[in-house]
Amino acid sequence: MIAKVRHRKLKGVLQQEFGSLKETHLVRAPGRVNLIGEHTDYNGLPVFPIAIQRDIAILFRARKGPRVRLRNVSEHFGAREFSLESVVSPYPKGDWGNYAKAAAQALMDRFGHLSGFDAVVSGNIPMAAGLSSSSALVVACSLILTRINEISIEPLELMDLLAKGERYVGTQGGGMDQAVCLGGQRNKALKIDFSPLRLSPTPVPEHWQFVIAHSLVVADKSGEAQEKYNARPVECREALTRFRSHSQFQPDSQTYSELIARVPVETLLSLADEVLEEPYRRRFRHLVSEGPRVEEARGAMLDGDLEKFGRLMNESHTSLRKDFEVSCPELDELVETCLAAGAAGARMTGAGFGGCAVALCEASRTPFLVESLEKDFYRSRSIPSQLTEYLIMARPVEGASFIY
Ligand code: NG1
Repeated sequence: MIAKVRHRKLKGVLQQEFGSLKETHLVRAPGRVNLIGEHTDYNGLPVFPIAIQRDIAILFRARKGPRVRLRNVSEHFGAREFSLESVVSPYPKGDWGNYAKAAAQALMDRFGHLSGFDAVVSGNIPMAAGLSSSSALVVACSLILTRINEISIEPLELMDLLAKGERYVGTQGGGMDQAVCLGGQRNKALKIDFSPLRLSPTPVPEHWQFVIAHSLVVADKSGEAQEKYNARPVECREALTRFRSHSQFQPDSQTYSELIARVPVETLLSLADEVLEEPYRRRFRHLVSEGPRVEEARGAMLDGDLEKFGRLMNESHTSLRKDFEVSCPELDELVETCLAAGAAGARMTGAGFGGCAVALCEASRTPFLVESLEKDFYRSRSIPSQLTEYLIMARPVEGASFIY
Protein backbone atom coordinates (compact mmCIF):
# COMPACT_ATOMS: atom_id res chain seq x y z
CA MET A 1 0.00 0.00 0.00
CA ILE A 2 1.01 3.63 -0.13
CA ALA A 3 0.26 6.37 2.39
CA LYS A 4 -3.26 7.83 2.19
CA VAL A 5 -2.07 11.41 1.68
CA ARG A 6 0.08 10.33 -1.24
CA HIS A 7 -2.72 8.30 -2.76
CA ARG A 8 -5.10 11.22 -2.45
CA LYS A 9 -2.60 13.53 -4.11
CA LEU A 10 -2.15 11.12 -7.03
CA LYS A 11 -5.90 10.88 -7.51
CA GLY A 12 -6.32 14.64 -7.27
CA VAL A 13 -3.71 15.35 -9.94
CA LEU A 14 -5.00 12.62 -12.25
CA GLN A 15 -8.53 13.94 -12.01
CA GLN A 16 -7.46 17.53 -12.55
CA GLU A 17 -5.19 16.69 -15.50
CA PHE A 18 -7.09 13.94 -17.26
CA GLY A 19 -10.66 14.06 -15.98
CA SER A 20 -12.12 10.84 -14.69
CA LEU A 21 -10.66 8.41 -12.15
CA LYS A 22 -12.53 5.53 -13.81
CA GLU A 23 -10.54 2.39 -14.56
CA THR A 24 -7.36 3.68 -12.99
CA HIS A 25 -4.71 1.37 -11.53
CA LEU A 26 -1.82 1.90 -9.16
CA VAL A 27 1.67 0.44 -9.49
CA ARG A 28 4.64 0.83 -7.15
CA ALA A 29 8.32 0.11 -7.73
CA PRO A 30 10.89 0.27 -4.91
CA GLY A 31 14.34 1.83 -4.75
CA ARG A 32 17.18 -0.30 -3.47
CA VAL A 33 20.28 -0.19 -1.38
CA ASN A 34 23.19 -2.34 -2.39
CA LEU A 35 24.79 -4.00 0.64
CA ILE A 36 27.94 -5.20 -1.12
CA GLY A 37 29.20 -5.96 -4.64
CA GLU A 38 29.67 -2.51 -6.17
CA HIS A 39 30.43 -1.81 -9.81
CA THR A 40 30.51 -5.55 -10.26
CA ASP A 41 27.22 -6.07 -12.14
CA TYR A 42 28.40 -4.74 -15.50
CA ASN A 43 31.46 -6.94 -15.13
CA GLY A 44 29.37 -10.07 -14.75
CA LEU A 45 30.15 -10.37 -11.02
CA PRO A 46 27.48 -10.67 -8.32
CA VAL A 47 25.76 -8.00 -6.23
CA PHE A 48 23.81 -8.19 -2.96
CA PRO A 49 21.10 -5.51 -2.64
CA ILE A 50 17.75 -5.15 -0.86
CA ALA A 51 14.66 -3.41 -2.22
CA ILE A 52 13.70 -0.65 0.23
CA GLN A 53 10.48 0.96 1.39
CA ARG A 54 11.03 4.18 -0.60
CA ASP A 55 9.34 3.91 -3.98
CA ILE A 56 7.86 5.34 -7.14
CA ALA A 57 4.06 5.06 -7.25
CA ILE A 58 2.16 5.68 -10.48
CA LEU A 59 -1.59 6.04 -10.88
CA PHE A 60 -2.51 5.33 -14.49
CA ARG A 61 -5.17 4.41 -16.96
CA ALA A 62 -5.02 3.00 -20.47
CA ARG A 63 -5.55 5.16 -23.55
CA LYS A 64 -6.51 4.23 -27.05
CA GLY A 65 -3.68 4.93 -29.49
CA PRO A 66 0.06 5.38 -29.03
CA ARG A 67 0.16 8.52 -26.86
CA VAL A 68 1.72 8.55 -23.38
CA ARG A 69 0.85 11.50 -21.15
CA LEU A 70 2.82 11.88 -17.93
CA ARG A 71 2.40 14.19 -15.00
CA ASN A 72 4.22 14.34 -11.69
CA VAL A 73 2.84 15.37 -8.31
CA SER A 74 6.01 17.38 -7.80
CA GLU A 75 6.07 20.61 -9.75
CA HIS A 76 9.79 20.07 -10.08
CA PHE A 77 9.00 17.69 -12.94
CA GLY A 78 7.06 19.19 -15.83
CA ALA A 79 4.42 17.41 -17.94
CA ARG A 80 5.75 15.06 -20.62
CA GLU A 81 3.93 13.58 -23.60
CA PHE A 82 5.20 11.34 -26.35
CA SER A 83 4.08 8.67 -28.79
CA LEU A 84 4.99 5.00 -28.80
CA GLU A 85 6.67 4.71 -32.17
CA SER A 86 9.21 2.18 -33.32
CA VAL A 87 11.93 4.73 -32.57
CA VAL A 88 11.16 6.77 -29.48
CA SER A 89 13.54 9.71 -29.67
CA PRO A 90 14.94 10.85 -26.34
CA TYR A 91 14.39 14.18 -24.61
CA PRO A 92 17.57 16.13 -23.84
CA LYS A 93 19.99 14.37 -21.51
CA GLY A 94 18.88 14.39 -17.88
CA ASP A 95 15.16 14.83 -18.63
CA TRP A 96 13.00 12.76 -16.29
CA GLY A 97 10.77 11.70 -19.19
CA ASN A 98 13.63 9.67 -20.63
CA TYR A 99 13.13 6.94 -18.01
CA ALA A 100 9.58 6.39 -19.26
CA LYS A 101 10.85 6.50 -22.83
CA ALA A 102 13.55 3.94 -21.96
CA ALA A 103 10.87 1.49 -20.80
CA ALA A 104 8.75 2.27 -23.85
CA GLN A 105 11.59 1.73 -26.31
CA ALA A 106 12.62 -1.55 -24.68
CA LEU A 107 9.09 -2.95 -24.85
CA MET A 108 8.45 -1.58 -28.36
CA ASP A 109 11.62 -3.35 -29.55
CA ARG A 110 10.51 -6.60 -27.97
CA PHE A 111 6.75 -6.57 -28.62
CA GLY A 112 6.13 -4.15 -31.48
CA HIS A 113 2.97 -2.05 -31.53
CA LEU A 114 1.80 -0.81 -28.08
CA SER A 115 -0.96 1.44 -26.75
CA GLY A 116 -0.19 4.31 -24.43
CA PHE A 117 -1.49 5.61 -21.11
CA ASP A 118 -2.18 8.63 -18.94
CA ALA A 119 -0.30 8.60 -15.66
CA VAL A 120 0.66 10.57 -12.59
CA VAL A 121 3.95 9.81 -10.85
CA SER A 122 4.85 10.25 -7.19
CA GLY A 123 8.30 9.35 -5.90
CA ASN A 124 9.98 9.44 -2.49
CA ILE A 125 13.34 7.84 -3.32
CA PRO A 126 16.07 10.48 -2.98
CA MET A 127 17.30 11.24 -6.48
CA ALA A 128 20.90 10.98 -7.65
CA ALA A 129 21.68 9.26 -4.37
CA GLY A 130 22.68 5.76 -5.48
CA LEU A 131 19.30 4.35 -4.42
CA SER A 132 18.07 3.63 -7.91
CA SER A 133 15.19 6.05 -8.29
CA SER A 134 15.78 5.92 -12.05
CA SER A 135 15.33 2.18 -12.41
CA ALA A 136 12.24 2.29 -10.20
CA LEU A 137 10.67 4.68 -12.70
CA VAL A 138 11.74 2.53 -15.67
CA VAL A 139 10.35 -0.60 -14.02
CA ALA A 140 7.05 1.04 -13.02
CA CYS A 141 6.50 2.36 -16.58
CA SER A 142 7.32 -1.02 -18.06
CA LEU A 143 4.78 -2.73 -15.80
CA ILE A 144 2.13 -0.23 -16.87
CA LEU A 145 2.82 -1.01 -20.52
CA THR A 146 2.69 -4.76 -19.95
CA ARG A 147 -0.59 -4.46 -18.09
CA ILE A 148 -2.49 -2.25 -20.49
CA ASN A 149 -1.20 -4.16 -23.50
CA GLU A 150 -1.87 -7.56 -21.89
CA ILE A 151 1.72 -8.63 -22.38
CA SER A 152 2.96 -11.53 -20.36
CA ILE A 153 6.69 -11.76 -19.87
CA GLU A 154 8.75 -13.82 -17.41
CA PRO A 155 10.24 -11.66 -14.64
CA LEU A 156 13.82 -12.72 -15.47
CA GLU A 157 13.33 -11.76 -19.08
CA LEU A 158 11.87 -8.40 -18.10
CA MET A 159 14.77 -7.73 -15.72
CA ASP A 160 17.24 -8.41 -18.50
CA LEU A 161 15.29 -6.43 -21.08
CA LEU A 162 15.10 -3.38 -18.82
CA ALA A 163 18.75 -3.57 -17.76
CA LYS A 164 19.69 -3.17 -21.41
CA GLY A 165 16.76 -0.83 -22.02
CA GLU A 166 17.84 1.69 -19.37
CA ARG A 167 21.05 2.32 -21.30
CA TYR A 168 18.76 4.44 -23.48
CA VAL A 169 19.39 7.28 -21.00
CA GLY A 170 23.13 7.10 -21.67
CA THR A 171 24.42 5.21 -18.64
CA GLN A 172 26.26 1.99 -19.35
CA GLY A 173 24.94 0.25 -16.23
CA GLY A 174 24.63 -3.40 -15.28
CA GLY A 175 21.51 -5.31 -14.32
CA MET A 176 21.35 -5.01 -10.54
CA ASP A 177 18.75 -2.28 -10.18
CA GLN A 178 16.07 -3.62 -12.47
CA ALA A 179 16.49 -7.14 -11.03
CA VAL A 180 16.10 -6.15 -7.39
CA CYS A 181 13.35 -3.63 -8.15
CA LEU A 182 11.30 -6.41 -9.72
CA GLY A 183 12.51 -9.36 -7.67
CA GLY A 184 12.87 -7.89 -4.17
CA GLN A 185 11.46 -9.91 -1.28
CA ARG A 186 10.21 -8.91 2.14
CA ASN A 187 12.87 -9.32 4.86
CA LYS A 188 15.32 -10.76 2.35
CA ALA A 189 18.43 -9.55 0.62
CA LEU A 190 18.95 -10.73 -2.93
CA LYS A 191 22.22 -12.11 -4.16
CA ILE A 192 22.12 -11.57 -7.89
CA ASP A 193 24.36 -13.41 -10.34
CA PHE A 194 24.57 -12.51 -14.00
CA SER A 195 25.00 -14.36 -17.29
CA PRO A 196 22.68 -16.07 -16.71
CA LEU A 197 20.65 -13.94 -14.34
CA ARG A 198 19.94 -15.75 -11.06
CA LEU A 199 18.43 -14.47 -7.81
CA SER A 200 19.19 -16.01 -4.41
CA PRO A 201 16.93 -14.56 -1.70
CA THR A 202 18.66 -14.53 1.68
CA PRO A 203 16.88 -13.83 5.00
CA VAL A 204 18.20 -10.72 6.75
CA PRO A 205 18.54 -11.49 10.48
CA GLU A 206 15.84 -9.64 12.42
CA HIS A 207 18.23 -7.79 14.70
CA TRP A 208 20.36 -6.43 11.83
CA GLN A 209 19.65 -2.84 10.87
CA PHE A 210 20.93 -1.25 7.67
CA VAL A 211 21.01 2.53 7.91
CA ILE A 212 21.28 4.65 4.77
CA ALA A 213 22.87 8.08 5.17
CA HIS A 214 23.04 10.70 2.44
CA SER A 215 26.37 12.46 1.95
CA LEU A 216 24.48 15.57 0.74
CA VAL A 217 26.58 15.38 -2.42
CA VAL A 218 24.37 14.94 -5.46
CA ALA A 219 25.72 12.39 -7.92
CA ASP A 220 23.75 13.37 -10.98
CA LYS A 221 24.13 10.47 -13.38
CA SER A 222 22.94 12.54 -16.30
CA GLY A 223 25.78 15.02 -15.91
CA GLU A 224 29.42 14.76 -14.92
CA ALA A 225 28.89 11.64 -12.81
CA GLN A 226 27.60 9.87 -15.92
CA GLU A 227 30.88 10.41 -17.73
CA LYS A 228 32.85 9.21 -14.73
CA TYR A 229 30.55 6.21 -14.34
CA ASN A 230 30.75 5.28 -18.02
CA ALA A 231 34.53 5.43 -17.93
CA ARG A 232 34.57 2.50 -15.49
CA PRO A 233 33.12 -0.26 -17.75
CA VAL A 234 35.62 0.76 -20.44
CA GLU A 235 38.54 0.62 -18.01
CA CYS A 236 37.37 -2.69 -16.55
CA ARG A 237 37.11 -4.32 -19.97
CA GLU A 238 40.49 -2.96 -20.94
CA ALA A 239 42.01 -4.23 -17.68
CA LEU A 240 40.72 -7.72 -18.41
CA THR A 241 41.94 -7.65 -22.01
CA ARG A 242 45.39 -6.50 -20.96
CA PHE A 243 45.58 -9.09 -18.20
CA ARG A 244 44.58 -11.86 -20.57
CA SER A 245 47.01 -10.69 -23.22
CA HIS A 246 49.75 -12.05 -20.98
CA SER A 247 48.87 -15.44 -22.27
CA GLN A 248 50.52 -17.40 -19.48
CA PHE A 249 47.73 -16.09 -17.25
CA GLN A 250 44.66 -18.15 -17.97
CA PRO A 251 44.07 -17.54 -21.66
CA ASP A 252 40.91 -19.66 -21.37
CA SER A 253 39.30 -17.34 -18.86
CA GLN A 254 37.18 -14.94 -20.88
CA THR A 255 35.49 -13.16 -18.01
CA TYR A 256 36.21 -11.91 -14.50
CA SER A 257 34.09 -14.67 -13.00
CA GLU A 258 36.00 -17.36 -14.89
CA LEU A 259 39.30 -15.90 -13.75
CA ILE A 260 38.14 -15.75 -10.14
CA ALA A 261 36.82 -19.31 -10.31
CA ARG A 262 40.16 -20.64 -11.60
CA VAL A 263 42.86 -18.61 -9.89
CA PRO A 264 43.19 -17.74 -6.18
CA VAL A 265 42.53 -14.04 -5.58
CA GLU A 266 45.96 -13.51 -3.99
CA THR A 267 47.61 -14.85 -7.14
CA LEU A 268 45.47 -12.63 -9.35
CA LEU A 269 46.41 -9.60 -7.27
CA SER A 270 50.12 -10.22 -7.43
CA LEU A 271 50.00 -11.03 -11.15
CA ALA A 272 48.09 -7.80 -11.73
CA ASP A 273 50.79 -5.90 -9.86
CA GLU A 274 53.35 -7.32 -12.25
CA VAL A 275 51.59 -6.84 -15.56
CA LEU A 276 49.01 -4.06 -15.35
CA GLU A 277 49.53 -0.32 -15.39
CA GLU A 278 47.34 2.27 -13.73
CA PRO A 279 44.41 2.74 -13.71
CA TYR A 280 43.86 -0.83 -14.95
CA ARG A 281 45.75 -2.40 -12.06
CA ARG A 282 43.49 -0.75 -9.50
CA ARG A 283 40.24 -1.40 -11.36
CA PHE A 284 41.24 -5.05 -11.69
CA ARG A 285 42.18 -5.22 -7.99
CA HIS A 286 38.77 -3.94 -6.99
CA LEU A 287 36.88 -6.41 -9.14
CA VAL A 288 38.77 -9.55 -8.24
CA SER A 289 38.50 -8.74 -4.54
CA GLU A 290 34.92 -7.41 -4.52
CA GLY A 291 33.45 -10.35 -6.47
CA PRO A 292 34.38 -13.01 -3.89
CA ARG A 293 33.40 -10.68 -1.02
CA VAL A 294 29.77 -10.92 -2.16
CA GLU A 295 29.57 -14.68 -1.72
CA GLU A 296 31.39 -14.37 1.62
CA ALA A 297 28.96 -11.70 2.75
CA ARG A 298 26.00 -13.88 1.84
CA GLY A 299 27.55 -16.68 3.91
CA ALA A 300 27.99 -14.29 6.83
CA MET A 301 24.34 -13.24 6.57
CA LEU A 302 23.18 -16.85 6.50
CA ASP A 303 25.35 -17.52 9.59
CA GLY A 304 24.05 -14.40 11.32
CA ASP A 305 27.65 -13.20 11.59
CA LEU A 306 27.18 -9.44 11.85
CA GLU A 307 30.84 -8.71 12.62
CA LYS A 308 32.04 -10.52 9.53
CA PHE A 309 29.45 -8.90 7.29
CA GLY A 310 30.50 -5.52 8.65
CA ARG A 311 34.18 -6.24 8.07
CA LEU A 312 33.45 -7.15 4.44
CA MET A 313 31.53 -3.88 3.99
CA ASN A 314 34.55 -1.97 5.30
CA GLU A 315 36.87 -3.79 2.93
CA SER A 316 34.52 -3.04 0.09
CA HIS A 317 34.56 0.66 0.92
CA THR A 318 38.34 0.79 1.09
CA SER A 319 38.56 -0.90 -2.27
CA LEU A 320 36.01 1.48 -3.82
CA ARG A 321 37.85 4.45 -2.37
CA LYS A 322 41.41 3.47 -3.17
CA ASP A 323 41.22 1.16 -6.15
CA PHE A 324 38.00 1.99 -7.94
CA GLU A 325 38.14 5.71 -7.04
CA VAL A 326 34.40 6.30 -6.89
CA SER A 327 34.08 7.61 -3.34
CA CYS A 328 34.39 11.24 -2.22
CA PRO A 329 35.51 12.94 1.04
CA GLU A 330 31.93 13.30 2.32
CA LEU A 331 31.19 9.60 1.81
CA ASP A 332 34.46 8.69 3.51
CA GLU A 333 33.57 10.95 6.41
CA LEU A 334 30.12 9.35 6.70
CA VAL A 335 31.69 5.90 6.77
CA GLU A 336 34.16 7.00 9.48
CA THR A 337 31.35 8.55 11.52
CA CYS A 338 29.28 5.36 11.34
CA LEU A 339 32.24 3.21 12.41
CA ALA A 340 33.13 5.57 15.26
CA ALA A 341 29.51 5.26 16.44
CA GLY A 342 29.86 1.50 16.67
CA ALA A 343 28.49 0.31 13.32
CA ALA A 344 29.73 -3.18 12.45
CA GLY A 345 30.52 -1.93 8.96
CA ALA A 346 29.85 0.91 6.55
CA ARG A 347 30.47 1.67 2.92
CA MET A 348 29.41 3.89 0.08
CA THR A 349 26.58 2.36 -1.90
CA GLY A 350 25.52 2.57 -5.53
CA ALA A 351 27.52 4.27 -8.24
CA GLY A 352 29.29 6.67 -5.87
CA PHE A 353 30.74 10.15 -6.65
CA GLY A 354 28.33 11.32 -3.92
CA GLY A 355 25.00 9.85 -2.93
CA CYS A 356 24.65 7.56 0.06
CA ALA A 357 26.55 5.37 2.45
CA VAL A 358 25.04 2.30 4.09
CA ALA A 359 25.94 1.12 7.58
CA LEU A 360 25.11 -2.09 9.43
CA CYS A 361 24.50 -2.24 13.14
CA GLU A 362 22.67 -4.22 15.79
CA ALA A 363 19.11 -2.87 15.76
CA SER A 364 19.50 -1.88 19.44
CA ARG A 365 22.39 0.43 18.53
CA THR A 366 20.47 2.31 15.84
CA PRO A 367 19.39 5.27 18.02
CA PHE A 368 23.00 5.87 19.01
CA LEU A 369 24.18 5.63 15.40
CA VAL A 370 21.51 8.06 14.25
CA GLU A 371 22.34 10.49 17.05
CA SER A 372 26.04 10.39 16.19
CA LEU A 373 25.38 10.97 12.50
CA GLU A 374 23.18 13.90 13.35
CA LYS A 375 25.68 15.41 15.75
CA ASP A 376 28.93 14.67 13.93
CA PHE A 377 27.94 14.84 10.28
CA TYR A 378 24.69 16.70 9.65
CA ARG A 379 24.66 19.38 12.34
CA SER A 380 27.57 21.33 10.87
CA ARG A 381 26.00 21.23 7.41
CA SER A 382 22.87 23.02 6.45
CA ILE A 383 20.25 20.54 5.36
CA PRO A 384 17.35 21.93 3.37
CA SER A 385 14.67 19.65 4.82
CA GLN A 386 14.06 17.20 7.65
CA LEU A 387 16.76 14.75 8.65
CA THR A 388 14.46 11.84 7.81
CA GLU A 389 15.00 12.79 4.15
CA TYR A 390 18.69 11.98 4.52
CA LEU A 391 18.69 9.12 7.00
CA ILE A 392 16.68 6.05 6.06
CA MET A 393 16.24 2.94 8.19
CA ALA A 394 16.25 0.44 5.35
CA ARG A 395 13.63 -2.30 5.43
CA PRO A 396 13.79 -5.10 2.84
CA VAL A 397 10.50 -4.98 0.95
CA GLU A 398 8.83 -6.76 -1.97
CA GLY A 399 9.64 -5.90 -5.53
CA ALA A 400 7.44 -3.87 -7.84
CA SER A 401 3.75 -4.74 -7.97
CA PHE A 402 0.29 -3.48 -8.83
CA ILE A 403 -1.64 -2.32 -5.79
CA TYR A 404 -4.87 -2.41 -7.82
P1 NG1 B 1 22.99 3.72 -9.13
O1 NG1 B 1 23.59 3.64 -7.83
O2 NG1 B 1 21.49 3.60 -9.06
O3 NG1 B 1 23.45 4.88 -9.91
C1 NG1 B 1 24.51 2.25 -10.85
C2 NG1 B 1 24.07 1.25 -11.91
C3 NG1 B 1 24.13 -0.20 -11.38
C4 NG1 B 1 25.47 -0.49 -10.73
C5 NG1 B 1 25.80 0.60 -9.69
C6 NG1 B 1 27.17 0.43 -9.07
C7 NG1 B 1 22.35 2.00 -13.49
C8 NG1 B 1 20.90 2.11 -13.78
N1 NG1 B 1 22.69 1.50 -12.31
O4 NG1 B 1 23.49 2.35 -9.89
O5 NG1 B 1 23.87 -1.08 -12.44
O6 NG1 B 1 26.49 -0.60 -11.68
O7 NG1 B 1 25.75 1.91 -10.29
O8 NG1 B 1 27.29 -0.80 -8.44
O9 NG1 B 1 23.17 2.35 -14.33
